[in-house]
Amino acid sequence: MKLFSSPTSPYVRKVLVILRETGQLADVELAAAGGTPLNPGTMPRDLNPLGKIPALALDDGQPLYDSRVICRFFNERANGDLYGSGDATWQLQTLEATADGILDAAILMVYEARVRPDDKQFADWIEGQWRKVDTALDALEASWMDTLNGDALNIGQIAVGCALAYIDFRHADRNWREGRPNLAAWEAEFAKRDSMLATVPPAG
Ligand code: GSH
Repeated sequence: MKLFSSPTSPYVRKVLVILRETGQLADVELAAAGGTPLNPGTMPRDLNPLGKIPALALDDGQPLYDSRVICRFFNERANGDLYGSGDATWQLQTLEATADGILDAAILMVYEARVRPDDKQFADWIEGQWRKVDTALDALEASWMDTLNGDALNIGQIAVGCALAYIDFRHADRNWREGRPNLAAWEAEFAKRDSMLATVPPAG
């Protein structure tokens, strides 16, 4: 299997954390890919017509894409329990969707600043994206701490851990920890997992 990836992509990081946590890293060949909506660069568009990573080529060549699909695939492949069962599974997937939504907004802010020309920057739009991040972080602090503090590793924790780390990576100036002591304390512990330490993005 070949995973098209970049060490700075937080969606790829979700997959890498699961590969490490479930002992499957050696089963996957990593292939570097990069690009933006304006320049798809080396994105594997033959696998994922959306031109995004992570994208996985299975051994028979079949593509899987979107981190949510790939994460679930590797959990099942390892007979893992990252998604729980019964009612809990829907809660965990909603938590994952919340974390991925934080990432979607946080990445659009980066693209606005890096990809759009200086004379086309739209500050209100950037702030609109940050409001989504802000309200979602408030929801994590208010409603999701029990799930995050659960003993058994779950997909919600992995997605939130990767999303918070990405905010530190690209939007450190926003001080997301302010007013969110429980989320901040949880993140500090989660970031110490071997799988998180091994997937810290390189500077740049
Ligand atoms: N929903 C997708 C997932 O969860 O896999 C989002 C993936 C995504 O946006 N990846 C970024 C990308 O490929 C890299 S961090 N961007 C290129 C583009 O948007 O053209």
